[in-house]
Amino acid sequence: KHKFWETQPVGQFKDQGDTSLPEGPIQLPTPVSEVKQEPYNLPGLYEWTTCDIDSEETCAEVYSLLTNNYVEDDENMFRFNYSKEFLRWALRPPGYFKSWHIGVRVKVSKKLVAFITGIPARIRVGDVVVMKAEINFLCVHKKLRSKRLAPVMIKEVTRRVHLENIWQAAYTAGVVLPTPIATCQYWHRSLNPKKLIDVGFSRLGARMTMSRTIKLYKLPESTVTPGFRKMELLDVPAVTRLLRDYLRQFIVAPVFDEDDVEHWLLPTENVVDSYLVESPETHEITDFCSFYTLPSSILGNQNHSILKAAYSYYNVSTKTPLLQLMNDALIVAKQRDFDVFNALDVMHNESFLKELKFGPGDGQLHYYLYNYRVKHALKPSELGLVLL
Ligand code: MYA
Ligand code: JJ1
Repeated sequence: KHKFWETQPVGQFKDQGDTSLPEGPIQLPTPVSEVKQEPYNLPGLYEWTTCDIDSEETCAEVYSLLTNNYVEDDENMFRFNYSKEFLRWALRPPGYFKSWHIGVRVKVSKKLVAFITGIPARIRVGDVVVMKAEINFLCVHKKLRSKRLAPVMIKEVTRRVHLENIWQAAYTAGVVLPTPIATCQYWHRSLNPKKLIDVGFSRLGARMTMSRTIKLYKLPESTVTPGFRKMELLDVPAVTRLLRDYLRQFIVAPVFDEDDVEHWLLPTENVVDSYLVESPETHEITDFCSFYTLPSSILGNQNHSILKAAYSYYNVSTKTPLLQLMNDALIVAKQRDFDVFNALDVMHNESFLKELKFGPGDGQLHYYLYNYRVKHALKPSELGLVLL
């Protein structure tokens, strides 16, 4: 059934429920000197390329490959449209390896036709912290699908990760593969219901009119929490402490240091937004919320071509109720003209989704670990990790 995945060190469907298998690495590391030194073979018409995402030209090629060929919803109405600034941010975190930004070109024309990336990350699973790779942006041009290119790309990124003496990875996908560590649900909060309905992202509810729907999703003009403001560079140490303490409670979570927080959470225009609550009395940083910008192309609509979506990222509440904090996040997202605010049911998100009028989407997101077995699948609320 899964000719490729059956050969890989991942939890296999047949082993589900076998509690005699130990939690932890499936294959032991080998000396880096024993890792295959040459790239895997591609079909003859194609060649490997390392994509220099700093180069405007290469970044534009990657952007256009993904814009035209990356992830769509199940009815092919929307396609993720990651911006170039976003791709640069996502692919150049502290300690990143250029060699993990892998492309495939047609030998003759040099056209970029496939892509896969890794970035390094410290991730804790239970009590064990390991350096892992996070794998993302696997994409094969629509015209080259089902030719078994993806397994070669996955093997090649694995080889290049091994060359850095890293032996585990985390990734997410909308499809079921052997074997998810957790399956999460997407939820959506309409900010611009008229447009969402016009483009087929959502539907008018039963016994609802457009004007009642607009009223239902109306939000205050400005945020309500005293001391709610944008995060700044000076806040990095306080936000790092807040986030590290908070993420300890989840079974799977990243381990962030100040450099990671500066990279992943300091606001970057049109990429990531972060807000915090500074106590007006003590000037303590007590709460934090963030979201990233990921528009989707609207396929085949006369009136609209882009859906502006915000995705919930890391949120921490110690004093302001999470419900109120996230309501303020919705208010700023609306001020910034987002059409929809999306969230997964990870961390404590369940506690605000229904009350803040999020509705379940038709998409799921499965989380995976490579070369690391977990005994039982996790509940979404046990996950403290958000991949882009
Ligand atoms: S998830 C986003 C994936 N991208 C898209 O969905 C974009 C649109 N689709 C495409 O571009 C293609 O359909 C892709 C497959 C490229 C997805 N993850 O070449 P094929 C298996 C893993 O003939 P194509 C993301 O980026 C499939 O089960 N495997 O198929 C995270 C089959 O294997 P098997 C997948 O459709 C990626 C084989 O590929 C996925 O032309 C994490 C068929 O290959 C998928 N999303 O191309 C990658 N989809 O026969 C794993 C299909 O066994 C990283 N397949 O069922 C693993 C860790 C590596 C590092 C380890 C370090 C230690
Ligand atoms: O966005 C998604 N679904 C939308 C659009 C559905 C269009 C028809 N298929 C959706 N809309 C309903 C919203 C409604 C608003 C009012 C309240 C009730 C709900 O459900 C889905 C997620 O739900 N997105 C996708 O399917 C995109 C792919 C998801 C997998 C991503 C894998 C990425 C891996 C990268 O590492």
